[in-house]
Amino acid sequence: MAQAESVNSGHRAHVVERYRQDGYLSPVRIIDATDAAHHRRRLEEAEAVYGPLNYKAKVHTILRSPLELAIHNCVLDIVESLIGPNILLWNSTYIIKEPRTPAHVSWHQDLAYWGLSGDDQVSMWLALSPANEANGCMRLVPGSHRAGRRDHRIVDSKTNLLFQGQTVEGVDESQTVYCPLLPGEASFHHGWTVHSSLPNRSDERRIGLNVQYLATHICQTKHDRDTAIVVHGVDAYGNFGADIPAQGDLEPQALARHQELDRLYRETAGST
Ligand SMILES: O=C(O)CCC(=O)C(=O)O
Repeated sequence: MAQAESVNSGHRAHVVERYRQDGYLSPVRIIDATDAAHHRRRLEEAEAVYGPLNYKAKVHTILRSPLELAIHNCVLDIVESLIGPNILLWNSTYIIKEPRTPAHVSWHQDLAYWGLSGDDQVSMWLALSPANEANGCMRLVPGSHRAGRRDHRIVDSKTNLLFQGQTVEGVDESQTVYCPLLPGEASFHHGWTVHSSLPNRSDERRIGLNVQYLATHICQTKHDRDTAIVVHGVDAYGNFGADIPAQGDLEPQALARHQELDRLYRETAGST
């Protein structure tokens, strides 16, 4: 397994250049294993009260743990290196594959269905459990972001986690890499990087926190109701309404607002 790196100022330029070439960085150490176990426990306590949180949008508006991780200094430093200093936190989602379940993610590009006006965007996938080939860690096609948008076909599948089952066909599997992660490590990928993941064939849960960041000049082209939070720098554009960061866990007012946020995200990402 590749050694996780921490992105310090000494070799930041080198890391950024590698991201420009490959369309991803992995693995990057964000928090230690003890902190990752603590955040996993907080998620599982929330699940015990709320029910399944898998694939719920904007969980940082109802829970403190994903908010703390999404605005962690180490994360924002890396995001700043990749998309510049003025940063919006647009979405955060737990992507959880239960043991021995068929849930998978077909080959796709995130930017093909989010309706965003540009590609100054990056996603972080932070592991709260081990993520490996056996439990369906992410797979990527290095450098695929440089070719821009690929055609996607809507494929009907009950086990595909993607809302539309959108799929890039004809991916040469010999050109792909797995992104195994230990708890507390993350990968960062560009929105045009073609990626997917296979089912969890193990006896353990596979838990990731997936967070999307946008440069403030980006706007939503599908409608004018989208929302985000400025988490670094300044927003001179005001293209997004303001989400309210979670003040506590599962507070009634936050939960009431969240129903609409989750519905709107599904409408946005679930339509062409
Ligand atoms: O968590 C997974 O298995 C897939 C993740 C993914 O598609 C993404 O982070 O964009």
